[in-house]
Amino acid sequence: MHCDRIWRNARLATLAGDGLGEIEAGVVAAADGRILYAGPTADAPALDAPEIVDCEGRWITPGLIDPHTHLVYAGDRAAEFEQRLAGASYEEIARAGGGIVSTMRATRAASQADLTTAALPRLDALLAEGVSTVEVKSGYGLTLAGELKQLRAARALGEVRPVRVVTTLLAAHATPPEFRNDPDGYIEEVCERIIPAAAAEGLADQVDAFCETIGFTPAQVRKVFEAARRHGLPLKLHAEQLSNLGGAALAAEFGALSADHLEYLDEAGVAAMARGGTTAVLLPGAFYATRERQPPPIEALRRHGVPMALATDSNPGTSPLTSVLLVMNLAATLFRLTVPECLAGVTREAARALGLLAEIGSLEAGKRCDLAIWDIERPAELVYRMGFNPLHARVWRGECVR
Ligand code: DI6
Ligand code: FE
Repeated sequence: MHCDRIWRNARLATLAGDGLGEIEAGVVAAADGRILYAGPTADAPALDAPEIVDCEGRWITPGLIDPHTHLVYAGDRAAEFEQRLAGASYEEIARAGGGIVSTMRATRAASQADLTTAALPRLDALLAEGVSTVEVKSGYGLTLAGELKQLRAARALGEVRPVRVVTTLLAAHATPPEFRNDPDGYIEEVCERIIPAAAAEGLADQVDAFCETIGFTPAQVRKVFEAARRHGLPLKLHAEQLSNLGGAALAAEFGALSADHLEYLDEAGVAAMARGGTTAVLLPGAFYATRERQPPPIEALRRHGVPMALATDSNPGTSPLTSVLLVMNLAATLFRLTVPECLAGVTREAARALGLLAEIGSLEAGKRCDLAIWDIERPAELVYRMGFNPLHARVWRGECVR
């Protein structure tokens, strides 16, 4: 069988099927950017390629996937972090014009090119850890022009770096100051103008909203979902992060790809997600940074067979995090996820949360050849270390890019 490149003498965690899919003596072959074969060397067809890479026993996993980020924004909130350390509450800071609105102001003032430039170091930190696909949300423009600018800046990231960028319109992130006394008026703007424009320009792959007492009500989210559905856009939802409004069940009712955060999710919400085929995206970086005490209902999610993905939630306020490796460690330490659950969370289940399971997320013939090659002796090393990066090489669509 002729192919473009072969990685031989490797150990594989294919993440195909249920668990890690460990293979002790394995080989991966790529042709035209896709996996032609990934499996035991002993079962491989005769393979020949112009380039054969000897992995010297290193481990290969699928390229990692970060399925929930707010990577594109201007400015930072380091000063607010210091204020909080000195005793100020998130609410006090917000009332003084800080919080999401301060990032909104900086983001509105930045050009599209500025936004891409500002996001690149954060993206590069992810890529350096073997990430091949990253979801990026809008939500700091909060006007038609501002939201589209953020989505264009996100799309541009995928043109200047070898990475797949999935864009999500999160215009319903917060009520902007212009609509302070009329959140329903803003929701109407989102439904009647922003979603149709983003859809018409092909700028949004999916639509998200922030369902929370400090965000939008389930009734408002329902309107956003109906508008997104009219434009054929898949859905996700920030749900049950700070309180239980039944957001996850609403997402499930609409067949949303994922419901994210979920600390305050109850058993009925878990059951609804199982019925709706909605993936849980857990964000332990936000849990840690906000010093949340209530973990998501992991046991119930397991019992109901709800798939669990993991993401950085990279944002300047509640999760200034750009490490998928640390996300796995936090998920294991704070939520007691197992090593296979952690690795599946940033590969197979993350792909599922983006509706891309047929394309990425495991080492299987026909999928994109996105690989991470690691200098480790066992997969658990990727989860148990803190602040250490054993990436040896990253392969994107069959090409070595690091
Ligand atoms: N949930 C969060 O924790 C962030 N957004 C969201 O929907 C907060 C974003 C910020 O503070 O800038
Ligand atoms: Fe988020």
